[in-house]
Amino acid sequence: MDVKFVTSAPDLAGRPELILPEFAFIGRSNCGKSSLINHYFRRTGMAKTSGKPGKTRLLNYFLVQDRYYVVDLPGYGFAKVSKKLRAQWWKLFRQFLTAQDRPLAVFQLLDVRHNPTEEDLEVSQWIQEAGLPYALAITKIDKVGTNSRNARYHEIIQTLDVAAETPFFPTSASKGLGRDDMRLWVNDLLDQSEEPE
Ligand SMILES: Nc1nc2c(ncn2[C@@H]2O[C@H](COP(=O)(O)OP(=O)(O)O)[C@@H](O)[C@H]2O)c(=O)[nH]1
Ligand SMILES: [Mg+2]
Repeated sequence: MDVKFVTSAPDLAGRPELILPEFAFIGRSNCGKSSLINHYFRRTGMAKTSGKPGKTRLLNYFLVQDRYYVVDLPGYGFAKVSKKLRAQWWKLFRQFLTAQDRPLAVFQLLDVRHNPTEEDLEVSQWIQEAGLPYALAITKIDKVGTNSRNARYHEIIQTLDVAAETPFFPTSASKGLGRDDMRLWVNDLLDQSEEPE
């Protein structure tokens, strides 16, 4: 996969000059976001894994096949983050979601082992209210037995209270699962956005 790191933007003004569809990856700290992004890219080390949680306040832009961006958003929900940093995170997140000046779709990542938190719910609400194309990526599915996986997906989706048609992608960066279906969704959206009116 042809992927280039473009920029780390501290705010909306720092986004790349060239406008292309953006696919944001967003999830709680430690949910497996960096691992999933690397898996999605078929790379190791593009997105930094297990950096200092709560530290990155940046929108990291990767250009994929000269066609779209993957945007790695800072993880949320890290307990030791100050109120001030938390407020900054929400501000950037809301500005990013509601900007409406660039085509944007969102993957919200959820660890298969945990029920969604209040913050996961709030993030989900904001994404839905922004009316953006929205999919869930359930991460680390190798951590639960194959027999209980469907029950876990169901519970997570129920708790989040997302629309029934919201796509969800079971993934495991460790076992190499989920990337192909995620890319199908991405490519479908890209094809739609490139169709003449
Ligand atoms: N078993 C398993 N562990 C994973 C998977 N993805 C990430 N992890 C582990 O979960 C931890 C957090 O992963 P990381 O990608 O840094 O999460 P981030 O903080 O959301 O970027 C690390 O110890 C990873 O090795 C996965 O698919 N399966
Ligand atoms: Mg990370």
